[in-house]
Amino acid sequence: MQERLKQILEESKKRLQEAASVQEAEEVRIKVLGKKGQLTEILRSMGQLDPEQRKELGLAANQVRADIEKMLDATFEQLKSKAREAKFKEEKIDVTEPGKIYKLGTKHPVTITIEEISRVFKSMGFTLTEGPEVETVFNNFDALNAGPNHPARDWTDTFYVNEDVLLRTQTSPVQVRTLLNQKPPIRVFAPGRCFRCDTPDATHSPMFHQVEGLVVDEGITMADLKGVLDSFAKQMFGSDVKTKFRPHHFPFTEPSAEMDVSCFKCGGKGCRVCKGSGWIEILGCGMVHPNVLKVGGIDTEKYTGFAFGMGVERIAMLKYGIDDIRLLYENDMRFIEQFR
Ligand code: 2NL
Repeated sequence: MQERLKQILEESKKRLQEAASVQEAEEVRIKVLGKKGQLTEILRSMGQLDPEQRKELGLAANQVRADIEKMLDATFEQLKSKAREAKFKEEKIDVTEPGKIYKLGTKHPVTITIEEISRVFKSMGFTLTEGPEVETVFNNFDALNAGPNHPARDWTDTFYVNEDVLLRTQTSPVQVRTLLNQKPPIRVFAPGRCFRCDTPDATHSPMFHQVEGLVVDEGITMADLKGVLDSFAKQMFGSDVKTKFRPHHFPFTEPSAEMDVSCFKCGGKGCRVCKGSGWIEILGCGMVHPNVLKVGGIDTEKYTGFAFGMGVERIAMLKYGIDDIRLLYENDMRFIEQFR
């Protein structure tokens, strides 16, 4: 038996030295230490021996097993590192090869403009509010003091879903929701998509964007309106622009006005952008009509407010010198990529 053990050890040593691959070394392991391996058989047959012999042979067999396991580990390690080396030699990376170019996306000019307007109003303490694009006729018209025969209600101007539901024609309904849900002081702005039954041309699109704002508090006057909107114009178009307010009419404000800024392209001398007038119309505004405040249950003896609304596409077109609104919706990459 001792002889046989020695033989197994020697034979394993020889075969492991000759092993050229991890696979071959593994075969040696199975043949010697596996379930039906040579050494396993010997250990199993020891049961028939008397205790003295069993102890002696057991010690020897375990020693052989330990030696072979050590050799196996070393051989595996060696073969693995050899295989790694061979792989490294074979694999080549050309570090001078040009990398893949991943094109970065760009923001849409309407998105950039909304973000810029939002930054200005946030800086003045306004809170961003949003609401659904599918609205009730009540929030879009009734609550905004648009009489039952107001022309904007006409089905040829508005996308109706049914008698009581429509696609909002402005973002004012978001602020109506604010009036219904919040108590003064209120200072919110609402950017978003709006819809009107317009045939597309250079300045019209049936889907467009607006930003509106609303302030309600004690002692709010036209002076607050002018101060906030003048500051907005200077932050948006340059600190040297002037503003002027022209009387206008909206059903939801009284008095109402439109605000012009001095042309930020020519400085007021007159050019193509301002069509020679030196002034550019930017937004509509006014003191919130008491009928609108009453919808929100606001005490009109105690509180007053102002509101304003502007078309985002119009501002984007003026800022970026875009002459046709349809360019904003065609998503021609050559156009879209120019705005960063
Ligand atoms: C424009 C004019 C305007 C408002 C929008 C408003 C909202 C409430 C109450 C009163 Cl909840 N007014 N919004 C006021 C004046 C003008 O928009 O030319 N937009 C493009």
